[in-house]
Amino acid sequence: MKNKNKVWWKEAVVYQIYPRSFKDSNADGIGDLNGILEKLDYIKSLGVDIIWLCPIYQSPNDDNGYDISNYYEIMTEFGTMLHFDALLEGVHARQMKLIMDLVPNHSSDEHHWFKESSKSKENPYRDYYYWRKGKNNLPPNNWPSFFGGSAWEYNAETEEYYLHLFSKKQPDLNWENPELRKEIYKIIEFWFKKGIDGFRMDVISAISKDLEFPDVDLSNFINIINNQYSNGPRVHEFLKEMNQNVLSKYDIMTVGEGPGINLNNCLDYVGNDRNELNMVFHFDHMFLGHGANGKYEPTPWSLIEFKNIFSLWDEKLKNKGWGSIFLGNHDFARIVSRFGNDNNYRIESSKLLATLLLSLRGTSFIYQGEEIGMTNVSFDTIEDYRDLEALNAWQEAAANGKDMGKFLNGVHQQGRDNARTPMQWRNTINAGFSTAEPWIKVNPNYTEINVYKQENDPLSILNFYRSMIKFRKNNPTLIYGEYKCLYPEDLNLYAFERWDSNSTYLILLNFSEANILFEGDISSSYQLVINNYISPNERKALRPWEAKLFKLDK
Ligand code: TEU
Ligand code: CA
Repeated sequence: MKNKNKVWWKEAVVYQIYPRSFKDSNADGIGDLNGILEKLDYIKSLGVDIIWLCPIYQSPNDDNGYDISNYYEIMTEFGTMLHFDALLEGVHARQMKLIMDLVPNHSSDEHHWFKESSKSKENPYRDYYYWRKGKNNLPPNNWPSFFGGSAWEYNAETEEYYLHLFSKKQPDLNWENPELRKEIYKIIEFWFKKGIDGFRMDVISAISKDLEFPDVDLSNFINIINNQYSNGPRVHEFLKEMNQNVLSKYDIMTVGEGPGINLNNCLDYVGNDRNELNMVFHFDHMFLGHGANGKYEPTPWSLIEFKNIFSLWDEKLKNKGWGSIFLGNHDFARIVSRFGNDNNYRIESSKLLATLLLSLRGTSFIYQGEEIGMTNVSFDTIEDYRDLEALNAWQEAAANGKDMGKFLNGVHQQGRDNARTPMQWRNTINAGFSTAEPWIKVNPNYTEINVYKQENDPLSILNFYRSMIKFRKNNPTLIYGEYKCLYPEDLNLYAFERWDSNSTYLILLNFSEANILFEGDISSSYQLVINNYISPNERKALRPWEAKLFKLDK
């Protein structure tokens, strides 16, 4: 009999696509659905099971699709519903699944609900959003938006402010209103009926607000997210209702995204007995180095902290829920630039990160371009950046008299556009992404780093990902087995074991440029099965950014 704890979405490797930057099929410089369709065989060749598409709905693109003006239509630049249907069919024909992005915390201000809502206090849609009176000609409270400035915007017509935790073109939807909740469930049902296989849910941790709207201590934004914007009083009631009304009726998967989801509250979202979500993305490792001055003024952190985060999460979720493993996405720096070494050891460290990603417990998520070791980009001027988060932060920093050279450096390190430059397909114009000028510049290193070049090189990062994904699927101990970190206090080495009653795996990852030695025992019955260097060396020795995976069959 099949163990009920073993399900497809736990065993899956997910490939995340940012459609705007993946492949342009009609020469307008913007990636689109047909472009993804063209590349399905490539995606299938990686060995992944699920494709996650970032938002593709109708949107004025203030935040690249995370501001939705119609949840039932496809964004004009990306194609039509016919293109979508063809894509879904193409994915299923290749025995893969497709999950979409649900953005239920806010809509676009160009959504008809909001247009109606802002007309008058009596409008039937008024209560779909949070409208409040100001205080002495100031916003209702001091809440800051994720993208700079106040989280409240004044509407002169009705003389009230509306809440927007993100940009002012992303008004927060009022989940207190049962009619609004029904609309969201209707949207979910619409896409499930089309046959999609699940949702990644955007900032799901923020859908319930503290209706007192108290002022906050402005000194640390991450604390504001943790203590105020996330995990509101009714969030679990809403998720349970959503689960009961729609999710539970389909064989689908859900992954909730959420700053503010932490070790103390994660089981409330994903506990086996909770009937809420299958898994969540947390940001503990992604926010490493985001200090009191925010992400663009990063502070130092160590491998010890990094390892500890993975260990604590594994411990917390084991037997009680399920986790997600990711190192990057469309909101963060490129993983090799952030956690590896994109300078002298780009190939080695990309493979090392792939080894980590695919040998931890939890569903693995790969972000487009990671599989070829795409890196951060350093545009010379802020004019080349597109992300409203960076552009707003830039203006704020300039107004506050900050050192703008230093700030640009912060954008080079941490900006979201690092992950949004076009996918590098070939060493031809615009990296083979488009024949027209792309909406955002390509990373000039596409001449060296591209899919075409790596396709036929057996030692490429791309082919390493392929074999590592295959290895994980053939060795389910890596999916379900126990986890233990060895030498957690070592500053350079991430060593851990995975095991079950059949096999044990020892994974050694040298996160440094130094030559180091593993201090533990590796008995001769352990076989070296994965290595990111070709030439052999002493079993316990690790060269710069070397990754070794040993297997012991019992
Ligand atoms: O991100 C939510 C979120 O918390 C981000 O603002 C994150 O903290 C930030 O990007 C780190 O720099 C989701 C989406 O992934 C993001 O692309 C959207 O901009 C945001 O929601 C609003 O929908
Ligand atoms: Ca296009």
